[in-house]
Amino acid sequence: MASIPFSIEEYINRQSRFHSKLPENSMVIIPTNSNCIRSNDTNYPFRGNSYMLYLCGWYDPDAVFVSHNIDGHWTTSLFVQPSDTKAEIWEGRRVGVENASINWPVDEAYSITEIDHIILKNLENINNVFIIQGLNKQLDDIVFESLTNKSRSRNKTGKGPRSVSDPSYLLDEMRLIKSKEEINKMQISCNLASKAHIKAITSSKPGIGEWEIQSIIEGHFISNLSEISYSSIVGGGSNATVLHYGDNNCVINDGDLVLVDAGCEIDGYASDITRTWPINGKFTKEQIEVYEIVLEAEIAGINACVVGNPWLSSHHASSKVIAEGLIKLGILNCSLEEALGQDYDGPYRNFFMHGTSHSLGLDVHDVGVTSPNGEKEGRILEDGMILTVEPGLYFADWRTDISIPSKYAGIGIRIEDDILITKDGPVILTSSCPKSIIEIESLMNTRG
Ligand SMILES: [Mn+2]
Repeated sequence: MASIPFSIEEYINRQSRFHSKLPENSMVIIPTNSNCIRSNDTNYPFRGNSYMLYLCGWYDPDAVFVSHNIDGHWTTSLFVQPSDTKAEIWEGRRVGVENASINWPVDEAYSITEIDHIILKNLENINNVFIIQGLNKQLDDIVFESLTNKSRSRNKTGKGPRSVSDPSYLLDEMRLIKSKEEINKMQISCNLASKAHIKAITSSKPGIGEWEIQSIIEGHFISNLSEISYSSIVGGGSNATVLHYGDNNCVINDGDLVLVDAGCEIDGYASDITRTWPINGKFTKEQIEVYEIVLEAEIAGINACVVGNPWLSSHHASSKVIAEGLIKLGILNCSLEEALGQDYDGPYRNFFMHGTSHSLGLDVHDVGVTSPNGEKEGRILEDGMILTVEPGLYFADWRTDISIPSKYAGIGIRIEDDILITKDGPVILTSSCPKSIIEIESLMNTRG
């Protein structure tokens, strides 16, 4: 049965900071997800909506967080699945209404079956509704219908909301900056993912299947009461040149690199690590040449993660090293300026085609607008933000639109760490996962 992952104070603090941004006489409606059918009568593993997790830590399906303000006073409630012996025999125990009201950070709890009635009643005294739409159609309909005159005459008061808005922007801004408790949680998530990668590195040997490496990593998550935060990518050889490769069904041959992009979730908080290593424990000369460029680019990107720098600083720093490297390898035959292009859109993008950083938190590609005011270089980095740095180089041997010296063809390398921005400089939350050539090779030398 679910239990609450943070202190009650942590949630109350989040709720009151959120509420302080809203006008008086408002109502907030945040539904979570319902179960999702996988096949016939079986479901996908359930995962709650991140806004619900953020505001009150409620983990189970078919619940709604509601808060409303009447003349300056906020009341919070949680609508949950009520106890139901018959359903619980099949689906598992429920927290239930009473337990929810005692142990979760809300003033009141109700059965989800009462929600229409209670919301309709309270809407009469509300001017503005803030609802996350698309999760609960019935509630969307109730709210939008309450805007119409027909509904107002039906409830005989003539009163009711004048506006319906999406509160996600306000919550996203809050979620961008992590609290102390959130940082601790994400450090645990990063430590666990680092360990899983180390386990995979030390279990590697020529002839191993991509799926076997996947199972070592995910098995480590499961054995630590965790789970994946996104589908694990395990690409041997040139499968590493497919950015979101997910088949994980090929054997990895002697002499090949393997790229593993995998992270876990702890109480909803994601880690996201990529490492690339030689399956036989020894980098070749050509692999070293490419690896050193990506590693230098990654370190340059991390060093740019400084309070006061714009969001794109890490991308620009990494891109510069990648472009220089491509010239050094003889793959690009032009000046650094030409390789980078005017808006970092030059020919280096043929080999490094994705972004360098994304925000990380309750979602692996976490919320938050990176240029809220249209800033060309993105918003300014602030203390408490957590983002990834993950440059790569991909020399796909199956592409016909580029030409690669044959000695590099089929090499794909990405290195990714999770970075906390602090006043004292970047903190690498995934620093326990080795990434230098010397560290990886000596770790692999310890294999039995
Ligand atoms: Mn990532």
